[in-house]
Amino acid sequence: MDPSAQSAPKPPRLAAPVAALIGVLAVAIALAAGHLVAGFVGPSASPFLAVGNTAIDLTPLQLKDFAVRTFGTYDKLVLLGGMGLVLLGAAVVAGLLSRRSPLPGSIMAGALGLLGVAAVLARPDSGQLSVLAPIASLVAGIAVFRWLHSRALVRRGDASPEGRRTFLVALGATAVGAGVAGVLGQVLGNRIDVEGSRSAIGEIKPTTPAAPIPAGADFANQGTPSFITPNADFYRVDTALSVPRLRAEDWKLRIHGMVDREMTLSYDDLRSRDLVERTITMTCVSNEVGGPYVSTSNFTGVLLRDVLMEAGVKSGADQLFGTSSDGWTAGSPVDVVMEAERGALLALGMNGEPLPVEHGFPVRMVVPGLYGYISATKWLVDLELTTFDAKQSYWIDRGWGRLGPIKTMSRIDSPKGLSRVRSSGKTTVSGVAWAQPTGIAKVEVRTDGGPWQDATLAADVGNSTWRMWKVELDLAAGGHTVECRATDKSGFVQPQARVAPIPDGATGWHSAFFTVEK
Ligand SMILES: Nc1nc2c(c(=O)[nH]1)N[C@H]1C(S)=C(S)[C@@H](COP(=O)(O)O)O[C@H]1N2
Ligand SMILES: [Mo]
Repeated sequence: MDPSAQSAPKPPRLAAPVAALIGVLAVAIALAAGHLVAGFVGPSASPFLAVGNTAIDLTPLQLKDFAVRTFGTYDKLVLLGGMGLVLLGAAVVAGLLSRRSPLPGSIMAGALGLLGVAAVLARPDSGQLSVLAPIASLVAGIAVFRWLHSRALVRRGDASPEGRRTFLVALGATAVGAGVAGVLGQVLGNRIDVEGSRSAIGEIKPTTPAAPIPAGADFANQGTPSFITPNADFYRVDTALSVPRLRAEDWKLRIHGMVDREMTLSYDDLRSRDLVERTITMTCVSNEVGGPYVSTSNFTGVLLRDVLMEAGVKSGADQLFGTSSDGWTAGSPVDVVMEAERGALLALGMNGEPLPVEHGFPVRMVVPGLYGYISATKWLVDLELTTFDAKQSYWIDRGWGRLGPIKTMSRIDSPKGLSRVRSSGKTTVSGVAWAQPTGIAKVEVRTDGGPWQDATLAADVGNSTWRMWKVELDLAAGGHTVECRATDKSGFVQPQARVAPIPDGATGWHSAFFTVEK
């Protein structure tokens, strides 16, 4: 018999699965406690979301670009899922390191808690009480971890059915507690009734409607998008993990900085002014050649120029700096926003409805001809007249260009690349082109590197909108590459050179390779 076994009994040790489970439950309770407190002090205080938002803000450009390219609009889900997996792994490790003493797990819980505190403090939109949420996570995580750990040790020394039952009840209570707290936090966070506020507004009727879209403005039957993008299909690009929830009745816009008269406008102030409707095609600077981040809507709102004239822009102010309720910022050139023909808007409506929540409810900016990242602030709450030297907006800080005029571009929508098309006679190729605010004069197409031929343009709706095109090609059976290029109304021809979206928008000709079957 081993004598040492008699003299020094080993301290009790938890079974590995039990230790891991305790780690996971402690993390679950920590997240849920933070989410619950965030329900009271503001959704952006939820530690999990705050860490995610901070990760988005800190992510290097290339990685973000990769994420958007690879996962598209699912990039946020992928981020949250990835964070969840990392946390799960950390919880298991913390549990396994704590099979004898709860100390290593407690230290890890503390470290994760402090990460949450730091992330919440770093959020630009967190209020003074926000830090309570990650502190609740930290305290609950450590406390529950130590409690479950001591229960588990007791249970190890008490093999009776009674001891087993007591321990299972503790585990179950923790799991149920986490679920209830998490759901309650979500419900409390959603108590700001944005949908109610939005539906109470009803239809947004313009004083000056846009001209009706003429028949034949698109070739939707032949593969182009519809001219007006339904709100539900309008592309969405933003950095917000949880969509800001602002009620129109609480909303205020402050206009200040280099102005003669500071102004504060309410939603009713804006709504009771003259509302103009404009058909505008919006485009994202991160759109790749052939990419989907371009959509068209009838936006209704107040002319930004008129509001700024009332405030009185001081000479020298060259940047209009917009801030969203979640702290995101965009700075537009003042001279562009003040152009009378430009028609920059403080938009309230999209296709007759109040702005959808994910498109900036209650009020956003829209400037025809500028990429969204320097002009189209959603959930707009603050407009400051300043200079480009004094302040840098969100994406400029991250290496994108200061001025963001939209580049002349065209895209093939049909046939899709790598598809097979059956056609006994001619093959229809169709797509869209845009060059806001100059307008599209011509689109040309060539097959297999041959001569360029003019495409048929759809009705011209306006210079700040896209324009659809199509062409009937006589193609033999087999594989073909079709390319397109647009010419805008200034005579500028879309260049062939491929340039990446960073820093000021992609260039290059879009091409599609497809196979014709006769
Ligand atoms: N608050 C806020 N506004 C924002 C952004 C954002 O991340 N946050 N993204 C901008 C970018 S890059 C674009 S292209 C447009 C997209 O508007 P949409 O999502 O309504 O299509 O919104 C702009 N406004
Ligand atoms: Mo964008």
